[in-house]
Amino acid sequence: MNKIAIMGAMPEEIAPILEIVGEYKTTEYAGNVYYEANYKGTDLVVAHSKIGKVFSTLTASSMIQHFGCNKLLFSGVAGGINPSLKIGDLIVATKLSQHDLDITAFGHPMGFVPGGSVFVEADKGLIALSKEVAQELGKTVQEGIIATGDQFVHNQSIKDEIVKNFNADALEMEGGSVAVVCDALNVPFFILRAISDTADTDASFSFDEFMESSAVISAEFVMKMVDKIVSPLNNTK
Ligand code: 4EZ
Repeated sequence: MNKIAIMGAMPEEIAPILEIVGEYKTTEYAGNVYYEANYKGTDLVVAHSKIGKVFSTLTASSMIQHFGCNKLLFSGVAGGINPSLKIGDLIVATKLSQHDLDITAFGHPMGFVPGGSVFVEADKGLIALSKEVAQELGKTVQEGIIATGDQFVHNQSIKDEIVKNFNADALEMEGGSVAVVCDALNVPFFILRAISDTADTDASFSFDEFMESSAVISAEFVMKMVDKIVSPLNNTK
């Protein structure tokens, strides 16, 4: 039986999801609010973690280990790096890295620590499902690499560095840490982001203008995926 975690980082990233879900029970746990619902016969747990790798790690772990979720979908916004990604465009992470994890002083590549790996791959089944959904909606979703770090990037030289190290297409502040948690706990995960800015000098202005509309684009798409997962016709349970 599925129990699906749907998370975002900011309240704006999950508000459209809660609106679609409609009725839910609210539980406080470990400094966050968790919204539990039965949606079309399947249990969901929805939460926003707060921004950054540490808070998102706590929330992903809680959703899996405390609430018992066995699939995790992340919805939110990101800064675009690949010039083909425009404001409002959707990117599905194929793999994610932590762009600020740095023990290069010891000869290790950026994003690597012993026992870990530079990249963590997202679930191929959920990526395939997103392609089906995109096709049915007549929408385009681009697959790509997402780099995660504890900073809001608004600087071309940092972007260049992240491209050089990870060949990333977009960047944000939670996906890479959620990926590590899900991978370690063997929970299939999916990270979707809609572009809110292009992580350069005017990023904060662009973010303020577009984060809400882009968050809605991402959230509505994720809920279409949830519709497929909970559908009695779906056999990938
Ligand atoms: C983090 N999220 C931004 C949170 C910003 C301001 C109050 C996504 C994101 C992002 N992260 C959108 N654009 C970004 C950028 N340029 N750098 C990092 O996940 C909170």
